[in-house]
Amino acid sequence: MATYVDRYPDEAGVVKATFAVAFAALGVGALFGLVQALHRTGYLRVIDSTDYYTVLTGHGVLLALVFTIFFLLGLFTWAITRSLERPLPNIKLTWAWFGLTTTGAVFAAVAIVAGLFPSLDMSADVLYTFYAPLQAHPLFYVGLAMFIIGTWIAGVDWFLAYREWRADNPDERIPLQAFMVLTTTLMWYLSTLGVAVSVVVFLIPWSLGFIDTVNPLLTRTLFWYFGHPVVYFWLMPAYMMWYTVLPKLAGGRLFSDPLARVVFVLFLLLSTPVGIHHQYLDPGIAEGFKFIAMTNTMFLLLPSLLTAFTVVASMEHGARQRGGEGYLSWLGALPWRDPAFTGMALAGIMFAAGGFSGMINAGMNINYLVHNTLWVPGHFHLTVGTAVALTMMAGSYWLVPQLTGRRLYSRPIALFQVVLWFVGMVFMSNAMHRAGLLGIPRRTAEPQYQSFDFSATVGSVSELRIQMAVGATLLFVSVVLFLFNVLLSAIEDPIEMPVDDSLPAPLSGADGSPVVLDNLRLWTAIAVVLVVLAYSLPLASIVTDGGLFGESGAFPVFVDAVYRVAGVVA
Ligand code: HEM
Ligand SMILES: [Cu+2]
Repeated sequence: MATYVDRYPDEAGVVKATFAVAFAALGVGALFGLVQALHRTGYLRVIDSTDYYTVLTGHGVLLALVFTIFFLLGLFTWAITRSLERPLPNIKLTWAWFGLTTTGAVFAAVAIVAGLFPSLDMSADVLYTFYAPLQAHPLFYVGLAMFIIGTWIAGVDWFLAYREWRADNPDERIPLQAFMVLTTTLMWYLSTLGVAVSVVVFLIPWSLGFIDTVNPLLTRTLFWYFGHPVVYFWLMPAYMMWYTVLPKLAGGRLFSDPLARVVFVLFLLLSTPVGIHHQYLDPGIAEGFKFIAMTNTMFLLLPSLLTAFTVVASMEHGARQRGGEGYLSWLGALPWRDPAFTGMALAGIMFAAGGFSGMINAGMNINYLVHNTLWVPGHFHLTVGTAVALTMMAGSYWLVPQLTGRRLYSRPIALFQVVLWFVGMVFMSNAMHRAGLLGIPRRTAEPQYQSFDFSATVGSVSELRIQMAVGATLLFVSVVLFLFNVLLSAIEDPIEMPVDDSLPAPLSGADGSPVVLDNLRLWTAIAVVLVVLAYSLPLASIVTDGGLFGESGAFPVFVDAVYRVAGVVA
């Protein structure tokens, strides 16, 4: 039995390269995270408060965009080749998108970090949301554009592999992992369109001085058009591992393949039309549009709840295969000494907590209470910062040996590392949520407001600060252990017994489910219609009110007409 690297040596090389970029971003991003957590709690101040935005931008961009998406690029490359059982059609194309995305990411990172060196006259402290009126050096936006185009080519690469496979297997169901890769890629094409237009049409010309103004609300709306679905681009790699790898690690099989397909289709349909729920407090968007976005958002709970059910059911099946019994005591029969399993399971538990704070964010009226407070980073350090990041780290403990043919350097350190992340995040995120409820703002180096008292109902503000600082330190140590373990694994001795990278068949396979689930054209068409319904009127009104290029370049006549017609029809 050969492992992945023996069967697909070229692809394994690309996957290793994408992981290397992802992990480098993780290391630098985590360092920035520690710096800012200690700075804003006042325990250790190594930067000037004026540099806080630079560090925060580096943290957000390197972790939320570079680490997660490079990991995804590698994971999906691995998944598509192993599930279609064929190499990618053209490895040069594969290296080309790797080169483009990496160069783009390096450009963006250079523009950000340059902000720490005043002599360089370059900065990009625009935060990972990068909408106007904050403006970055053109290199930042050009880097972003290259990065996005690179990911589009990666998608083409995966679809070409699928097309070849389809030609050889005209009547077969799409293998589950390939199905997940393809639906996620379609979602990415649909949603990155918004951010690509924002960057290429508005932000690049504006930062180069070709146009004087932009319409800030338009760039915000285009960002959030992408900014909500990108959440699923973080989450889908984690879901893929929870659905296809976790059941195997638990000693069992996936509970239901059709249910997994339904979940991915629901994400394709529902994730893009809801971005306005990040703009509940934006003036210039009518309440009615916000209300529609809220209702649509609530539907998105469905695929997440289905996932919770399927994943837990699969784990229970695994535990019972291993001799577990009782209503809850089967939990004890799970392989808790396996760092890959334990990390993913802990990540899933955190995700449940993040789901609850997410429901609170989604409600229009309660959102007003927590908007722009530390509650919000508290929420997404549970979701992307743990459900996703911890699953990626844990999954690496299983993936890296397949990609290198070498042993993992230390399983005990790996186990300790994933538990440490969990504990660190319990501290940091709990404190952030509670601080947010007191009204302590996010995105500020000086939240202490010297002559202002935050009164806590439970505990005290200094206790919250200690918790945040302690949590952040544990998280940083956890990242260091992870990087150290993975790096040393790369120089370990080759393993004699290759890693078993096969995945068991689901308990309920694809064959029993409707063929229409695999009709990617149909789902894409519906997704496009939903997006048009959700966004055409809000965008038309934003452009009518503020001008396509802001004040100076108003462009209302045509849009006004469309809007009137639409108004009459509706
Ligand atoms: C060592 C681990 C980490 C630490 C200590 C840390 C700490 C922090 C802190 C204190 C903030 C809030 C800063 C503020 O609003 O003033 C923050 C923001 C943020 N963090 Fe983390 N974090 C860590 C890991 C992660 C991970 C793994 C991700 C995502 C994969 C992530 C993504 C973000 C994002 C997107 C923001 C918001 C940036 C913005 O407001 O523009 N963090 N982090
Ligand atoms: Cu959202």
